[in-house]
Amino acid sequence: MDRTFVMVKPDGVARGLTGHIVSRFEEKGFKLAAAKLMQLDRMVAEEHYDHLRSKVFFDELVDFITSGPVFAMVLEGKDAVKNARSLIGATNPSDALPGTIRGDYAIDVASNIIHGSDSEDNAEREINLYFH
Ligand code: DAT
Ligand code: MG
Repeated sequence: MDRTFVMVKPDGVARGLTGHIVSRFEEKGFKLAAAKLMQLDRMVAEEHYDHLRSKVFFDELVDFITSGPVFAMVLEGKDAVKNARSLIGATNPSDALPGTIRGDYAIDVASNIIHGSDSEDNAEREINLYFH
């Protein structure tokens, strides 16, 4: 079965949206295969966002993602990476369509409430980073 890694970011957990977001994936047809509430340390956060190290917002991004608990998940389902990304919506909530998670619950790119792997290779890399 295809699988992907999805994480409710600190803003989504703090706003009490975790259960609601899990339900959105379950309603879509995903199976929750693993999940945990956890606090990221900077090492894991920097490894997760390694591809963005050169960006001006990198330090702000690491500060944000380590600012409080996150809810990490492994989701199973057909074309899991692609289906999860389409339910999550565009990176910038201003571009995310209503009906997507970011389109419905976020307004600012720096706090866009959820992460989802962008490729099958990254899904495996991220699952190994968070669930080992
Ligand atoms: P995505 O999370 O949709 O895969 P990404 O991997 O390009 O997007 O970026 C990771 C996160 O970095 C993104 O969810 C929010 C943050 N980010 C991206 N672009 C940003 C920007 N211009 N300013 C501030 N944060 C940004
Ligand atoms: Mg990404």
